[in-house]
Amino acid sequence: MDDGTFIDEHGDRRLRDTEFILPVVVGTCAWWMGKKASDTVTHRWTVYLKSANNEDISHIVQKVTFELHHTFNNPHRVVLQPPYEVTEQGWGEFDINVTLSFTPDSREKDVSILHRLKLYENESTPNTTKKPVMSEVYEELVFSEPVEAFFRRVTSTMPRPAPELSCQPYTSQYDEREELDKLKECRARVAAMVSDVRKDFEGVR
Ligand code: SLL
Repeated sequence: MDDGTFIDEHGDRRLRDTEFILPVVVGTCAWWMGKKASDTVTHRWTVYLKSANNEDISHIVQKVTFELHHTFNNPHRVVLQPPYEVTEQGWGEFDINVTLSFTPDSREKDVSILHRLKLYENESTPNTTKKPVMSEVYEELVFSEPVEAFFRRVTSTMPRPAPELSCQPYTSQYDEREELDKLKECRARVAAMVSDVRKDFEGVR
């Protein structure tokens, strides 16, 4: 009888036609030091990884590794517990490689997200010490046909709020409803574009 599962090449039982989606946000938050700024230290900044709905994801994520620019001491920073964040001081913007490793029972490979540290707003916005410069990206990590035992474990865990990030008040709240509405709007726009292109094409013929 087909119970919607299958055994993969490693002997793990997986759920057919099922996806497990982990919505996350990678961001940076940078404070300009104003009068205290020197040539080598102009900003204090934090890079972080959080669940998009601010839930504790430590039952899914085993560790988060932040790979900083080589000009920092020990650029390879491993964070085992939430909040998943690294705070540093510096003078320049650069790309940070953020790698998520999942709990071993997920059998999932590590996922890396490249995120640029942003210290400055656009040219017309002056520096201020009153609020930080934020840069956030929303990502959905998709585990397709997940391992059944892992899926059952994580979906039966009661959601708990994640420990606060140091720049929590400035991070945005990603509401799933809002994301879905945005997605719907984008799909409608693409459909309209396709239909326009088709009309143009038919006009040419
Ligand atoms: C740039 N390509 O030229 C970039 C590099 C590196 C920033 C930025 C180190 C601070 C420290 C630091 O801020 N590096 O040495 O403590 O803009």
